[in-house]
This record gives sequence, C-alpha cells and structure tokens, in this order.
Amino acid sequence: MKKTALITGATSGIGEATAYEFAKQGINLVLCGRRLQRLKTIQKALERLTDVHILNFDVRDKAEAIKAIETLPKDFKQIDILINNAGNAHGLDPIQTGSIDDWDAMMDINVKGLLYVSKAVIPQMTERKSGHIINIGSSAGKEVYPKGNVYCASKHAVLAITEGMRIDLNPFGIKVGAISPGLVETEFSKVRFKNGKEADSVYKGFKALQAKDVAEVIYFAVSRPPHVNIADVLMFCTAQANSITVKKEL
Ligand code: NDP
Ligand code: 8X3
Repeated sequence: MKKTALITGATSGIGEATAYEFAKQGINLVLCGRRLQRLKTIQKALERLTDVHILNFDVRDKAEAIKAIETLPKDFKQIDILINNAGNAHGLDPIQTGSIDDWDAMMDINVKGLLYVSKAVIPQMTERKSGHIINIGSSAGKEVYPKGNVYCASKHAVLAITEGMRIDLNPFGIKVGAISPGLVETEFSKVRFKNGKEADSVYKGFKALQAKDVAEVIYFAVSRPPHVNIADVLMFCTAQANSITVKKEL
C-alpha cells in the first residue's frame, strides 16, 4: 500500500526537494507551509506523480497546527512518515546584541513548532504501532559556532528531542531519526539575513550541499527495511569540514 508523508516547510529548500523525491517514489504527500501560492504550485507539479494535499499553517500556532492535522481528509489522514523540516535561522549576532524577536522566532518555529506538529501526529502512530519520524537537525545541533548561539541551541534541542522521541516511542516500533546537514544552498541565508546583502556571499567560492542532496538522504532513510532505523546522519559538502572550516576558492 502507498505510504503518506507529511512534510513541514515544503514550500522551499530541503522540504520542497523532499516532496519531489518522495513524489517520484510514489509516496502520497501532505505538504505544509505558510506560503499558500507556493504550496499550490508544488501541488500542481507533483499531482501527476502522486496524491498531494496541502496544509497552510504557521507551525508556531499550536491550535492551527493541531486542527489542520486532525481535520485531514480521509485519504490523507494516516501519516506514515513525518518529516519535521520547517525552520530557519534568524540573525547571526553575538549573544550580547542579539534580537529577542529573532530568538523567539527560532525557538518558537524550530523547537516548539516541531513539537506541536509531532503532538498532532504521534497518537495515530502509537495507536497503529508503526510510523517513521525524521527531524531535520543541523551540524549546528552538534557544535556551536561564533554568533550561532540561539540557532545552535534550537538545533541542539531538535537533536535532544529526536533522541527522546526514539526512546519513548521505542515500545511502539516507531522509527525516529535525524538528518543533520551543514551548509545547504537554499533560502536559508536569505531568511537569516532578512534578504540583506550578507546572504549573497554565504555559498560563494565553494559548492555547498544542494537541497536535493539532503532529500536523497532523507529518502534513503525512509526506504530502509522494517528492521533498520537510520538514527542520525551528519552530512557536509566536500568543501566543509565543520561549522567554521570551509575551503573556499575566491
Ligand atoms: P528554507 O528557508 O529554504 O526553507 C524553510 C522552510 O520552512 C520553508 O518551507 C518555510 O515555509 C518553512 N517555515 C519557516 N518558518 C515557518 C513557520 N513559522 N511555519 C511553517 N513553516 C515555516 O530553508 P532550508 O530548506 O534550508 O531549511 C529547512 C530546514 O533545514 C530547517 O529546519 C533548517 O534549520 C535546516 N537546515 C538548513 C541548513 C542550510 O544550510 N540551509 C543546514 C542544516 C539544517 P514558509 O515560509 O512558506 O512557511
Ligand atoms: C544550517 C547550517 O552552518 O548555517 O543549519 O548553521 S549553519
């Protein structure tokens, strides 16, 4: 039987690429994001490959998130795979001058939003005693880099939550894992720098990971046999060795 995956943050970058990868493999899709027009465009493009339903909500709004998922139409109600991907960095500032609004956005979206969506999906997985949750972490969840403070904290939290989920959901046979990329060339830096000119140089002088590279690893994880759970993947582009070591040819 065809599986259904719910992907948050499907309107761009890693989430959008994962939607394309899953559609190619015939996985039914529930695609989530705030930008409705983009959701509609992606739905139209993928409907020739698979069944697609869109959910337009902000993961910060717990009532909206839970209602959207609880009122899914019958054909999309069973979520076999949850990809908790929605998130961004907001700002790159030392802790002493960082913006509280940026901190709120990162903790509310990257951490609390992931929890709200998970809260809406997990009960049906425990009931069925099956399911697969993949949380998109980051190399920033494994090490802290200068000015990364709160973004790194949010991604450390994502990895801690992933481990906690894996332990608590173990009796139910639910797979839980994290995929943690380094630099991926998406809209991420445009969001981090609020479309400022700093965003233009982030991926210059080296070949960063592309969203599709990450999507392929996510599909690898969800396509393992029932007894195999990919618990944690740290992936970099070849030019990157860790958060601050990147070989650039400028
Ligand atoms: P993008 O900016 O391209 O995509 C972010 C996605 O998250 C968009 O689809 C956006 O949709 C969604 N999103 C953001 N805020 C909200 C919100 N409040 N409610 C609902 N959806 C939201 O970046 P990436 O694809 O790179 O990022 C995806 C994930 O990968 C993030 O968790 C990020 O931290 C992580 N990551 C990124 C890396 C990188 O270098 N790019 C490296 C490691 C991890 P919309 O605006 O339509 O709501
Ligand atoms: C995104 C990668 O290095 O910008 O999580 O934090 S980094």
